[in-house]
Amino acid sequence: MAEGVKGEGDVVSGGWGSLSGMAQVFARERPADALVTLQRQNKPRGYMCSSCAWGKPAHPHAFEFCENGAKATLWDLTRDRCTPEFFEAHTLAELRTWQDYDLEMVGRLTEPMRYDATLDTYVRCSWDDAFQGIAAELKAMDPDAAVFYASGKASLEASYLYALMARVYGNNHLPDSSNMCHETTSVGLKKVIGSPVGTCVLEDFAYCDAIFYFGQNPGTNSPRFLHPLQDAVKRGCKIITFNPVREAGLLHFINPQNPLQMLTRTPTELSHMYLQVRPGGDISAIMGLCKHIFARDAADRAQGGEGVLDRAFIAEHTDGLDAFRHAAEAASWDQIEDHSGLSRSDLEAAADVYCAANNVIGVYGMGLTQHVHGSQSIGMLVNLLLLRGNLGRKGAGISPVRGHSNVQGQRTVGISEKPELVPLGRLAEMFAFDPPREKGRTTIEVCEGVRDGAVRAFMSLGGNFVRAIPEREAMESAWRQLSLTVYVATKLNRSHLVHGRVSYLLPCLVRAEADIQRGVPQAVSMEDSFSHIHGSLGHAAPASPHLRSEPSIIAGIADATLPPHPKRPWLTWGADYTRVRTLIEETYPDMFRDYSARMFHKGGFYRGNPARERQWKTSSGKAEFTTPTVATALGIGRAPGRFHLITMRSNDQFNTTIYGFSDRLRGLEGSRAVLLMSPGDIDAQGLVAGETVSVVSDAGDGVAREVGGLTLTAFDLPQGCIGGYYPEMNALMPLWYHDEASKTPAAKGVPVRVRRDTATAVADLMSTSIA
Ligand SMILES: Nc1nc2c(c(=O)[nH]1)N[C@H]1C(S)=C(S)[C@@H](COP(=O)(O)OP(=O)(O)OC[C@H]3O[C@@H](n4cnc5c(=O)[nH]c(N)nc54)[C@H](O)[C@@H]3O)O[C@H]1N2
Ligand SMILES: Nc1nc2c(c(=O)[nH]1)N[C@H]1C(S)=C(S)[C@@H](COP(=O)(O)OP(=O)(O)OC[C@H]3O[C@@H](n4cnc5c(=O)[nH]c(N)nc54)[C@H](O)[C@@H]3O)O[C@H]1N2
Ligand SMILES: [Mo]
Repeated sequence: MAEGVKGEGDVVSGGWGSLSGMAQVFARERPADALVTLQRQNKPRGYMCSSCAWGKPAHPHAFEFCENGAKATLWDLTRDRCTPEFFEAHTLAELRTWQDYDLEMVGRLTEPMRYDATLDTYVRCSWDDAFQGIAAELKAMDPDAAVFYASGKASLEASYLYALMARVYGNNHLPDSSNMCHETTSVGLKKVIGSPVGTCVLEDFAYCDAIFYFGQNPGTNSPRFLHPLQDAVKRGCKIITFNPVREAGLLHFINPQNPLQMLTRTPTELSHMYLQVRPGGDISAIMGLCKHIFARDAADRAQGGEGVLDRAFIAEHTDGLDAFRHAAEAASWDQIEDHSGLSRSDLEAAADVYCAANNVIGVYGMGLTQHVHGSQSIGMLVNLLLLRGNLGRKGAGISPVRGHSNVQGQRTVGISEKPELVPLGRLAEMFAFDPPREKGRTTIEVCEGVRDGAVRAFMSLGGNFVRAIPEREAMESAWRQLSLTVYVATKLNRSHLVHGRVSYLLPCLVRAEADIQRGVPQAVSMEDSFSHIHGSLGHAAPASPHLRSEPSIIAGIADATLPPHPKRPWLTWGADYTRVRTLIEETYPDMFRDYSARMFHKGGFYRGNPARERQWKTSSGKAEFTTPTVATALGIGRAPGRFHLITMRSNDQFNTTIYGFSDRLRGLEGSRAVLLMSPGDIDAQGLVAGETVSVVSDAGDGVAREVGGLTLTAFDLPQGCIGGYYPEMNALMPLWYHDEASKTPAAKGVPVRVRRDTATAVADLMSTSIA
């Protein structure tokens, strides 16, 4: 690779760099008692990290947290405060010109606030005024016009109450961040194996012989995963990675908990093969793997062998093999190589590793889910695993790596726009009401509803919705037409400034803070990526005496809004979470048996998964081979001059929260206003690395979308693929460009063109034109 080209994967994940990343946030936030707090992170009777959803082991390390988990905690526990006096000094029109980074840097929100139109800012109000004000608007509204979004962090207890509140109010409009994330999994995986979540548990990584690893970046997004990956490699397990970007976290790792490795600076090499697949090329790449496996099987049988497929498993447990085999045999290697960008010989070598392994795990993240045909990519990965019975046994299975720390759990306890996934009959009995049966709105449908005027009220339990969704410019203007916006939040963000006519900003406790209700400390719980439920107990002093917990805020709103009923004592629930857990257990008795007693068990308790037991809750009652209808997951294919943009997370952000401007693991420092392109493409476009470029939409719908002021940076990427940061690039994503089955926005294959920036001023990426 030529000199000056970034992304060649020469940076090491973990190691001293990760400690210095933590130290920088520590020095800036100066949190009190941070070390005492961090020692309790992810430990039994401590609090569960609020960053990612990676599993929590039964036998934790002395420090069971990673660089980014520590950053998340330090960010929460900052000494800086966003007070009513701050808002007195700034109108929202002014704050809308600030960068997102600067908004969150103001610090923790301290008091409940109400929007005042005459002053154009938030002003202090009492909790009771807030609850009554929200109730007045909601009661005056058609219940179908209100939406209840959740961002994936709130506990199981808060989430259960939130979903119940929406349903008693009268709708199933309960989208959550999962709709932009792993909804492709919830829909795609459910269809083929009958389970909407992964089948693996953490221990499986101690027994697998190969990991086929697609589109997930553990170095940044789930760093504690690097430990089991390192252990696996040391045992001889082979990791085969498919990713357009050579992510340092999948290449070399120095374990910060291993003094010898730290001192000698000798990394473990993680990936056995690193295949830089084109964006959306996974369908063809896996087709190539399967084609070779079928060919090997046929050759072996022709010579009197048993073949390489697990025939007994296929006969007993699956449906649809023949159609899929015909498709694989018919697929041409030329086409496979063209769509995947990978060579036949590499794919055959990878398939040989698959065949040699007794136990294989398929891991994936946003690189598969955020595509127009993302659900078909997931179907292909399942096909690969089914060929050799790699589902529903120890050391094997499918492992989607979930995002927010309780995003999977929120779905488990009823935050879902899909009423068929919720035991409505039981809720009706338990709470004496008639639950709404109509389908609720997904994230995309919420955006359409706000745009078209059907949605009038938007409530948000955490998150930064307008920054996370596609089509930013149009959406922000539409949001300003709403009657009511309610934001339950910890820190100020862009969404709070894009408010409705009536708006409330309600500050809540973070997970590491002590939650005391009527004198009694309260624990909460969450579900990790492996369907294990963990209790969490905060100890740190709250950022302000006026903060309330999420369950008590929800209870306050519900109590003020909904007709009183003896079976729905909201305020009692909001003050005693054990009672809420009893309700959850009653609603889901199979999964939550002895809930309160078991939630502090080491390693959490497993709520079970039929697919892990080889019970397939699909329409055929079997695990299903699916034949893809397309050769690439891209919704709009390649064409001369067109690039496919992958929107990326830096190592210094948590979603829309930007901790800083260092993407250490990719060797990119100091700015997020960059556009990454391969040296060959830079030449072919007649551009020069270092110059300023604009990216414009090439979605063919006539809508002008543009992000400018980007420094063109040479980066090791496949031809035709460019990279830019989420959320800065979201203005380029059409609302209609989403996974066909689940409506997850296709943030990893956005069709665009690149041109030299003619404007002399560098565009301010993070503020928009609306005033
Ligand atoms: N520190 C930190 N931790 C986080 C988050 C964070 O922002 N910061 N976010 C949390 C959330 S909500 C989520 S959902 C997860 C997200 O975690 P990930 O699933 O890792 O998501 P991304 O970083 O968006 O992208 C994943 C990878 O997909 C690759 N990729 C892009 N397109 C393709 C493709 O077509 N095929 C293949 N095979 N690969 C592709 C990218 O290069 C990237 O390495 O992390 C969670 N954890
Ligand atoms: N282009 C592009 N767009 C994407 C993605 C992508 O990869 N590319 N990824 C998508 C994905 S995977 C996701 S999950 C979404 C994320 O979308 P969201 O979940 O909506 O966004 P976050 O940035 O995680 O929300 C951050 C805000 O949450 C609030 N917050 C933090 N902690 C708490 C808490 O404990 N309680 C409460 N009430 N509030 C809290 C703070 O005010 C903070 O500003 O974005 C999606 N958008
Ligand atoms: Mo996510």
